Amino acid sequence: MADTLLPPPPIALTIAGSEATGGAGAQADLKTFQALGVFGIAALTCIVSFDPKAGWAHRFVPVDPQVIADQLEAEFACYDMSAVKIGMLGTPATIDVVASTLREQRPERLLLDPVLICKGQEPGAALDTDNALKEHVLPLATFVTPNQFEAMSLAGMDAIESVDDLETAARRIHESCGAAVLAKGGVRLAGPDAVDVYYDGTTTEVLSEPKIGEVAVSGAGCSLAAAITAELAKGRDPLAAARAAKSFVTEGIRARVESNAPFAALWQGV
Ligand code: PXL
Repeated sequence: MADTLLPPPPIALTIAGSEATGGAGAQADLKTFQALGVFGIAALTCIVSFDPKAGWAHRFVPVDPQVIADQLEAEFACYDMSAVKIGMLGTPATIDVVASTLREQRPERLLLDPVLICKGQEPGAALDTDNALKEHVLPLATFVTPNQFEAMSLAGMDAIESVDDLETAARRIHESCGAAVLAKGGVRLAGPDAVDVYYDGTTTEVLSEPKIGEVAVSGAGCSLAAAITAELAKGRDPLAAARAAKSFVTEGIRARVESNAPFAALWQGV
């Protein structure tokens, strides 16, 4: 019997940290890519292990920059990327090596989820990392997905407390880098709805779904950004990708997996 050749899937790369329990980070990205019909590959930038003996604090270990460069070399040699997602980078040295690969490869669809701090990093180091991310990676991005805290930092705002504030942040971030922006209020803004604001220079759209509980679910931000990346990889335009990703994540939160940690994890498998 002749083999039936299926059309090849789009290929998406995530450059992200491992979060060992599988809620967030590269694991969430790969599960999301798979669920949305995209062939996922990952370059690991760091390993995060929560510490159950210390209030589930983050233990953070960066991957050697040369090893990150080696992963990216193998990946870009193997595949033409339909889209690339950047998650947690974690150190200025990691940002240097990732930014120089991206400047060389120039992926057409590059989503930056600007994971600015991790609880396991000391504050001084985190500030250098934030600045390096803004200077070297943000200008290359075509789509950015900051959460409330990251949007304050990228937009230079002291507070984001309303949908109007989120809109202002999305506009300012777009004006600073030219990328489409989804500023994620999620569960963090007061009120009955989980609201995110999309802005791309012409269209503003408020994406809103009733909140499912008041507590943030692990992996919601990573999975939302990964779902946008997958939809972009499949050829959707940025706004359609953001809408599809919002409903994917809402379903994943509804189906969340409880654990012995004080937070549940989003389930991509529904
Ligand atoms: O959710 C942000 C995030 C991203 N990437 C990694 C993480 C976390 C949060 O824990 O560990 C690797």
